[in-house]
Amino acid sequence: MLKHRKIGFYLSQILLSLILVTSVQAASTESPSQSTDKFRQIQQPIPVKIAITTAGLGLIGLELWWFMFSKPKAKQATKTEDTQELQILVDGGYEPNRITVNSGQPVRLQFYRKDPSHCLEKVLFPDFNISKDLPLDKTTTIEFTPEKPGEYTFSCGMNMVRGTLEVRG
Ligand SMILES: [Cu+2]
Repeated sequence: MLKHRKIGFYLSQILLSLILVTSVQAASTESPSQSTDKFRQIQQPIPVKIAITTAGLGLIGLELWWFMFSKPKAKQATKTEDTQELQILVDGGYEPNRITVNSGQPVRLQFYRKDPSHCLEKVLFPDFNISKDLPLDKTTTIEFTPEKPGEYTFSCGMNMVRGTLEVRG
C-alpha cells in the first residue's frame, strides 16, 4: 500500500507539471499572434482554465481509480489459503459421493447430516484412520492431508453407504 501511495503521488506530480507546462506553452504561443485582436485575447484564458480544470478533475479521478484498484490486489495476495474445503450432505447417502482433491494440500470436509437413520451416524475414512460421529442436523468437520494420489473409499460405520475420495497428484 505504501508503495502504491508513493507511486500515485509521483504520478500525480508528473502529470500536474506536464499540464502546467502545456497550458503555459499554449498561452504564450497563442498570445503574440492574437495580440491585435483584443476580443480574442480576453477570451483566451477561459479555455485554458477549462483545460486545466478538466485535467485536474481527470487527475483526481485517476488517483481515485489508482487507490481503488490497488487495494483489492493487495488483499488477494494475503488471502491465499491452500485448504480445500468441501461440503457433503448426508441424506440417504453422501452428496456428492465422489470428491476430488489435490495431494499434499490440506482437506477440510464439512459433513452435514440431515438423515436420522442410525446407519449414517458415523463416517469412516479407513485409509486415513478417521472415524467420526455425525450428530444429526449438524455440521461435522473432518480435516486431513492426503499425501498419496489414488482413490480412497469413505463409508458409514457398517460400510454400506459409500463415497469415493479421489486424490490427484
Ligand atoms: Cu450404514
